[in-house]
Amino acid sequence: MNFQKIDDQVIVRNEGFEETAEKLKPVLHETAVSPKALVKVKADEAVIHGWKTEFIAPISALSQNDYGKNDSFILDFGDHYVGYLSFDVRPVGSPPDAPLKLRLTIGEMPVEMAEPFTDYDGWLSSSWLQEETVYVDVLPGAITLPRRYSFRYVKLEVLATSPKYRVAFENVECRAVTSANQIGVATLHEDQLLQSLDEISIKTLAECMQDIFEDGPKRDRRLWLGDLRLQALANYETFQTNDLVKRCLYLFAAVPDKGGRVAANVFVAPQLIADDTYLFDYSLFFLSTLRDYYTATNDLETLKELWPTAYRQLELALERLDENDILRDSPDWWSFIDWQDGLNKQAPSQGVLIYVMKQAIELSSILQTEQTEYLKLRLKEIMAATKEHLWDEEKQFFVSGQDRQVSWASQIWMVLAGVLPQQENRQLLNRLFQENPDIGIATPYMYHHLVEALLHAGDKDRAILEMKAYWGGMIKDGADTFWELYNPHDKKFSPYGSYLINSYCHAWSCTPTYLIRKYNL
Ligand code: RAM
Repeated sequence: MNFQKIDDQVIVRNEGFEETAEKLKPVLHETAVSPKALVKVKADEAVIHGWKTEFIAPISALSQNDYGKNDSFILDFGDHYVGYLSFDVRPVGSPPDAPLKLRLTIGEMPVEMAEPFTDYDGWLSSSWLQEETVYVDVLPGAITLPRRYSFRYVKLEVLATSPKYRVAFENVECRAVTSANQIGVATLHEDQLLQSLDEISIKTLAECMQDIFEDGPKRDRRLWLGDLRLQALANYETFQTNDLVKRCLYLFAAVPDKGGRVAANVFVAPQLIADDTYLFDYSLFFLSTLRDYYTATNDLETLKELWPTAYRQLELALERLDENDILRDSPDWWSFIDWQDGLNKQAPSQGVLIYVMKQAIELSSILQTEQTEYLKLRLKEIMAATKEHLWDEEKQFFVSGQDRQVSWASQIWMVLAGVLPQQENRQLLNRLFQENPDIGIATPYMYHHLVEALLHAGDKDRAILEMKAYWGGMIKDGADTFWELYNPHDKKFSPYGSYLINSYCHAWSCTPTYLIRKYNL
């Protein structure tokens, strides 16, 4: 163990855990894929973001064309991929008497091919937008682009040749990568839509599985605990690349702060670094992810080794309870829950706490630790306090924060926490759909929890209906992989100020495969 200081965040580095994680570094499987067609983008108010692509020619047409200054074309790979791009370029005409200058724009969605990145004015860095300027001094040339991209479309613009020569392109290829063990995931559903939801979820998951479970291969390309928990669940039902989950658990456990708190996300290069963001729910999900990992693998050794880290998250969470056993609320970013604007986090976080406490009791019973009895007692007290202080008898809803806000997230997490008896859970969700409070759901992440809450409450029919409508809506709107954000009533929605920066292949959106398989839908 040693201490590392990053501003006022003191990290305790557990080198043993770091080594375990390092040893579990996965092998990346590679597949070569080629573009399918040349396309153009066309404005269309009826489609998402107002842009669609239209077929121009099969890819065989590419090498038959040549291009001069200000010419451009768009390649469509026909599906979403994550990988490394390369192509050959040769001169046509006189000997090339000047370098060739190209711009490549690489995108997951048609809008990224249509709207210039210079117009971007969101609050996340524009450096996430995928583009390259390439100079070729010697022609013909074999070009390999430097970065890994997450994309379906590639726009190539010839910025400069010389008046004496033009260029032709061929052998465009993507070396697609994933650490998912691709063998043996058969999808066989009689229902066509469930089949598509399953397949697209699996593709989304695979593309987020790299050196770690990334949240999104375009952005943030990072290991976030909330995403990891859901990816791991989907993985147990599909690829069962379980060592990757183990690796990620050890990465988080290797760099807690000096109080033992695990970060909401970690960076893995150039070395393992904990981000200085801590979220109440995400820290608790370390325990949840460990519990799910143990349930899937029976790996008792890992459970024993990581239990102290997991338990510490619960201890820290319990310290946030006030004298009434209700979580102290605050206006800062203390708990994530969802990107929903105006959402008060108190009640949903209380639900998360109870949900995780139950899992902690499960684990501590397996490990026969002395904490079990204490946890059982505290759980009873906290459940009683929750009903007393957060249940509004008049409104017949759980309320959150000083303004007693009624939100979808609060009801959903209280159902998952099992605060009310089964029958009442179902009535609560029925009421939620009927009264439809304004503070709704902003992400597939929260939508996942809605569907799972319906399943917990025994409403399988509505769970399927909701899942089909929401993720099926994305498919209708053109999803090859499931998106980070999707609001069917505001398809341009982004919490970051621009839909250009949204991730269109996102870990937390891959859960239909888990829901379908786990609950036999
Ligand atoms: C965004 C990403 C990530 C998520 C965090 C809280 O940055 O979508 O996946 O976990 O928010």
